Amino acid sequence: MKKALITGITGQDGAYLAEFLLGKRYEVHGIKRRSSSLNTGRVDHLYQDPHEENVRFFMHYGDLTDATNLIRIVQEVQPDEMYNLAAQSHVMVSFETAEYTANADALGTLRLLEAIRILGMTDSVRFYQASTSELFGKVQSVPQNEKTPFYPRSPYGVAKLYAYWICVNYREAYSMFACNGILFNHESPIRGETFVSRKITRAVARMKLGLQKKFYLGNLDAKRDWGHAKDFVKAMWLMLQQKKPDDFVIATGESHSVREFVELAFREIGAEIQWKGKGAKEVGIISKISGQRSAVSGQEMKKAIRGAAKPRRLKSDEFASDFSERALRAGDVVVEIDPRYFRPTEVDELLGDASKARKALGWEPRISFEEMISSMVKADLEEASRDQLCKDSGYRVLNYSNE
Ligand code: NDP
Ligand code: GDR
Repeated sequence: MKKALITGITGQDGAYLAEFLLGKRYEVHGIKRRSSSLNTGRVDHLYQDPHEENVRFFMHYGDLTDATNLIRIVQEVQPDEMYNLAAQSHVMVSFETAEYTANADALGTLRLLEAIRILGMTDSVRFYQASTSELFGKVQSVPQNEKTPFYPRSPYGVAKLYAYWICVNYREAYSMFACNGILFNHESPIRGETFVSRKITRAVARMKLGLQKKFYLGNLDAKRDWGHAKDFVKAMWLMLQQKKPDDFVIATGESHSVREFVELAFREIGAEIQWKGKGAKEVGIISKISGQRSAVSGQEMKKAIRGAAKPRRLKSDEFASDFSERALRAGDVVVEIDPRYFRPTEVDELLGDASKARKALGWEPRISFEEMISSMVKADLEEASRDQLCKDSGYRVLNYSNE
């Protein structure tokens, strides 16, 4: 049985990759950080009681800033494949925590490669490095492929540039099987809540249920090549199954603006958005909203919540848009600009060319941009409805804003 060690297993990609590798009959080991609140929500469904037989999923406490701990874990696990997904991965946050980002994202990668070398495992371990389209930053040509020069635009991008090159260097210097996956943006229902995609789908869902009235964004004109994380983790694995180590761009080949993302997310709940104004004064207004009546009326919902009728779990297409006085209406201002979200240096537009991966790995994305947004809004509607039900039943719900 092959053994994989995943850093960043509690993150979006780590969770999908762990699930994928367990499906391929791997023994999966993950490194998680000690935290004062629970941080394993994305992988709790994979947890196996260590007292059971045939356990194939294990977690180890660790941190990319702690070299001795990494050496010990690699020694204990003796993995065949290592996936370095751990990182301070938020571009905007990297401007605030530049030194920490460099420590975790750049030196963290070096520490892992050194652990492999110190333990004499250079011939036995295959190493995947989570590189990023942020390396292209201020793009030097369109679309971007493996030959496009890098020009990072944030402390995050610069840290990842070091990680990219140290991975190439260890491959050349020590003949290590080390690959860079230069992945363009990829999202999913378990995407972190402060990335723009999830911030939008979460806010749209909460507005649909009347839990929130509006939300604030930064640069609406930024364009990204957005794919689904489920498709992208497969590419990581494929890279480590090749005869020779190499670097690959993984992207969908389609670019969309943040503005388009917002429009499609609102369309999922039957609302059309119209933009008015310019720059920091621009706003998004509901121009049309459909489905004022739905399968579950506001009355019925209220009755259920009061306990007069047993509450039942609603299907996503049943959410009442006429949910009493909380309903969204045409003319409502639902998006505003907050210049705090503008970045000191922005990556304006990314578009990837993954033809090398298509040819060499046989990889291609399966989930479309529209399908991805739809699944994210649906999942966020479920989450919001659960919060709504608890709140209306008098229970305290954490993480509530805009009340
Ligand atoms: P997430 O932010 O969802 O997950 C990051 C993971 O890294 C979490 O498990 C986090 O732990 C962990 N982590 C952060 N700092 C440390 C540290 N010092 N030591 C150990 N673990 C740490 O990121 P994604 O899953 O979206 O991305 C995975 C990787 O791919 C990252 O390296 C990211 O930079 C890169 N990437 C992502 C892309 C995307 O669009 N998603 C595109 C290209 C590259 P905790 O849960 O405790 O916070
Ligand atoms: P990105 O993702 O920076 O591309 O990095 P993010 O979703 O944070 O931003 C995408 C674009 O949207 C614009 N934007 C906003 N962004 C956020 N977070 N919040 C806002 O309110 C907002 N308004 C507009 C941004 O300016 C940007 O242009 C992600 C991360 O997963 C990285 O780890 C990864 O390497 C890259 O994708 C590829």
